[in-house]
Amino acid sequence: SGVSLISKFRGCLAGALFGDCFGAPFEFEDENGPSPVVLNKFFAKLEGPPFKSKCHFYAPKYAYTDDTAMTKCIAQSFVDRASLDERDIAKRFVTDFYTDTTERGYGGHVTEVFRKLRDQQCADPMKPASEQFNGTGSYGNGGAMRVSPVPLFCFGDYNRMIHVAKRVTQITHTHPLGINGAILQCLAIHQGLTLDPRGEPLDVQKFADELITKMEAIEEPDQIDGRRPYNTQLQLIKKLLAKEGGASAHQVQESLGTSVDALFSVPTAIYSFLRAQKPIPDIETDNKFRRTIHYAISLGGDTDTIASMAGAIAGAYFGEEEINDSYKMYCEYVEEILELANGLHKIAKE
Ligand code: F2R
Ligand code: MG
Ligand code: MG
Ligand code: MG
Repeated sequence: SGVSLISKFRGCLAGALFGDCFGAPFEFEDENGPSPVVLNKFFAKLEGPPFKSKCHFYAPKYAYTDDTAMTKCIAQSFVDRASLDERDIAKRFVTDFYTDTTERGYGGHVTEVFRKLRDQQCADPMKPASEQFNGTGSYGNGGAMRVSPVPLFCFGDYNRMIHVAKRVTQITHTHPLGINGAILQCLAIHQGLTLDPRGEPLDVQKFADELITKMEAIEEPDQIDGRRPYNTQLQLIKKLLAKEGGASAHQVQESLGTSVDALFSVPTAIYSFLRAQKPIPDIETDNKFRRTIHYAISLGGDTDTIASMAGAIAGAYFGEEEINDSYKMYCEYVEEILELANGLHKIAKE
């Protein structure tokens, strides 16, 4: 009974990849997100056969972006070293950034971290990030968008998982909102991995409540107003989910957000996954993985990253079998990411 752990590991990393690749064409393209007609056609193509031209069949491959570029560095480091090695991860980030000939669309300021890391040969891998934004550190979602290997690598050791999520994030993001966003995304994937998608429908309020409880032990209250920013957003998720007929896109965009800030994108990804447990108007599918990333993209803004994070949670919960097999034809790096998931599963079993 239930979905196998290996299927959940593969679903998680494949989900992150597909969300990134399929969300990337729409990133900050339109303030309100792509229209329902455009998105339904887009997914119908991905779920159909390869296109037929005069002499051959072909499937255009969507390229991954920085989200996957950094995810693969972390996963590969864990698989090769079977331990947390921040310097090794930093080196892989830098090498990938400077040798990749494809434009991956990195964040506006994170490239400064790569330049400093290269110049000091990653001798002090946590230092450049701490100097970002006059020493406040980045609160972008660049830590959260690449955290998916951590809950797999640390499966079965909760406290170590939190520690590793934090360390891996701090190589580029040291602002508490950047770090806690990555931890929250890690916790959501972890919950997805441990729940059985077969049988009773997912209790979405309980899923959010468990995240609230866990984050209360992690997030410090603000020194001025005493509030915990992620707690506030998680409470909002519960309210939006409870709305009769479902919250409007506008309400979600205005309250949870769709920006590159971790605080205004990680909760949006979690909401997308939870909302997609039930049908959503204008989304023409019964498949809940598709519904998750389709909805995340429909909100607009940072579509690759929000869909990637939502896809990682959905893939961890449903497993690989809920993901349409034809997506593999339309996306680069699929075989490689699945091999990394296999490697992480092997470590988790030991
Ligand atoms: N870079 C992109 N997409 C293009 C962005 C489009 C642009 N925003 C637009 O409006 O058209 N995507 C990739 O970047 C995101 C991940 O970024 P990451 O790794 O967190 O980068 P960075 O540079 O650290 O932070 C991103 C921006 O956030 C603002 N910011 C962060 N911390 C700040 C602070 N302490 N003070 C002030 N501003 C801060 C800055 O504007 C940063 O440049 C993902 O979407 C990925 O797909
Ligand atoms: Mg829309
Ligand atoms: Mg990206
Ligand atoms: Mg993005």
